[in-house]
Amino acid sequence: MTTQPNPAAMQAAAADGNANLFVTLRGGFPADLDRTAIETGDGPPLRYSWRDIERSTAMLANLFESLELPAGARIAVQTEKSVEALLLYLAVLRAGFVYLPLNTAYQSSEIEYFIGNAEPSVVVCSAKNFSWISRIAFSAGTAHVFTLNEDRTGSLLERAAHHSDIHEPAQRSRDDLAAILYTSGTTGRSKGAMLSHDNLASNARTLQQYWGWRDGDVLIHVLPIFHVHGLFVASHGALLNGSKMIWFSKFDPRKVVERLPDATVFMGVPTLYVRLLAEPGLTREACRNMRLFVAGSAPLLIDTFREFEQRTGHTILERYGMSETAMLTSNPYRAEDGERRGGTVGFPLPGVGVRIRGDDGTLRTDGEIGGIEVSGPNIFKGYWRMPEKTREEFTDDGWFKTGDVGKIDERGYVHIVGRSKDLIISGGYNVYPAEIEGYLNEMEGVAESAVIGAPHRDFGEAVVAIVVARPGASLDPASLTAQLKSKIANFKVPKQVFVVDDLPRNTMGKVQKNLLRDQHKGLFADA
Ligand code: MLC
Ligand code: AMP
Repeated sequence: MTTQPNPAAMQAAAADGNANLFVTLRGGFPADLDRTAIETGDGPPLRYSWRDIERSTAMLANLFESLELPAGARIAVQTEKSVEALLLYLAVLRAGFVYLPLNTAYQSSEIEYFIGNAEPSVVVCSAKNFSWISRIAFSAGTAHVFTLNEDRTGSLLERAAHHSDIHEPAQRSRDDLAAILYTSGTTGRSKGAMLSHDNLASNARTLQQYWGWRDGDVLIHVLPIFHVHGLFVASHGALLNGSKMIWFSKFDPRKVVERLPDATVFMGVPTLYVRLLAEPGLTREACRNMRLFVAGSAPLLIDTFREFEQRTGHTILERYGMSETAMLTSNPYRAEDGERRGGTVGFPLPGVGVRIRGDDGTLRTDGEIGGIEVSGPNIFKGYWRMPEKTREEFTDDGWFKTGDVGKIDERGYVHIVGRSKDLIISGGYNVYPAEIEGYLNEMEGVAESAVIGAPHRDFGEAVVAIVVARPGASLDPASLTAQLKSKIANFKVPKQVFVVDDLPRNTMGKVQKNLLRDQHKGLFADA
């Protein structure tokens, strides 16, 4: 059965008090639903209209409703990037359940933890992983495991095809959960950041205004859709503005450069800009129709910022955010709001509070460096089933402690100068040394280890492990690397492993990672 959704009715629904994020996003769809919403940039050439989004998310949402899941049920998804994977996300919102995206690089022990911790009612995975993921899911009590492949096959779409393409979005209040994003912990295991419909909707609206989304915008979408940047910032921006997306399942700099003349907006982590700059085709001419390049998720080197400006005539707009908070600060889009300053992450977004707390515990207004604390409608609701951890990460007056270290200069620009959390950001992915050290320390013959980040031209930082053998044991770096590869996501695996006699320690016995970082800072100078 087909439906003729009425745009006016959709707009009205957006205003009827239903805080469901899907309703907010749908409120931005254009009046002409037959216009192209998404076209593929790689793989088979496909076009999806706004009506296709409306109908297919309705069918998927009806499928989920037919499963009679408990209220607040989590739907965990580990699939390759595809337009259907985005539709699945939107359908979960539409049906009022909680979306839980998982990085495709995660291996079985990581997946086991996430599924065990989140207890999803439904898991969706690629068919190639069905046997091991379904075993983990069913033993954790998951009721349904569906498959979804990048070529649009799998049991999820087969089942959804039997459902109606008319669906009334579930009524949700502002604080109801829309998504849980797992973010690694400084000690031990990952924490699930709980984001509400309003956390995400308010941030999307703010960015729509601040970044001047307008009619005729076309977004090149290249980022993975299991993190804030690709899933929320990029996709929400285009959907809420009724703007077309050119959808890439994987980042390929050459193909992106070819499509730049057809687009106006691009978003990427710094590694993507480094790789774009390596393309001779990246010229002013190629960027003639572009109006906005956004970078974030990791520090953008000033050299990259400048080189990009010289080559393309465009000044990258750098912004700062987190899984727990969505977007917090942004360099200005409009010239009248100020210049875009490389090496800074700009101003707090409208409605967002940013303040600095010095080492002595006092709030600093004098441009001094300290811990960055934030507040606003975008700040998450806490860590899933970790009330203690949640309490620790908020101040008594309700501000969230980001774990980033920075300052606010005299012109109001926020600078991030470091992190109080022991964290490596490699190609936009977070890697917590404590997690890798935990795996290494359990391996046969390993006495102890220290994991650090070393500067890397492509990835920004690269993971390096320094390992000490037990007395009498001999360790082979290649074998340690191979063992890690079988256990953890590939981007977390150290690019280099060193076996040493001992680790440098201070008088308190604490490993001096700063000395190790210094020692290995030139390791990837030629990378
Ligand atoms: C891939 N590899 C990486 C890596 N990505 N190594 C270190 N760091 C990374 N980020 C390794 C693989 O392990 C593999 O090694 C080899 O590189 C090739 O793998 P690939 O899959 O072909 O890599 P590629 O496609 O080139 O991926 C690189 C990338 C990708 C930069 C395109 O990492 C990426 O999409 N990064 C974006 C992450 C992102 O969206 N972050 C936003 C988080 S949200 P081997 O040895 O196995 O061959 C957030 C909040 C905010 O932080 O503010 O936005
Ligand atoms: P995640 O937990 O994956 O959401 O990563 C969030 C972290 O990424 C932040 O706490 C920062 O450390 C870092 N980050 C995000 N954007 C930027 C940026 N523009 N510059 C520097 N660090 C950033």
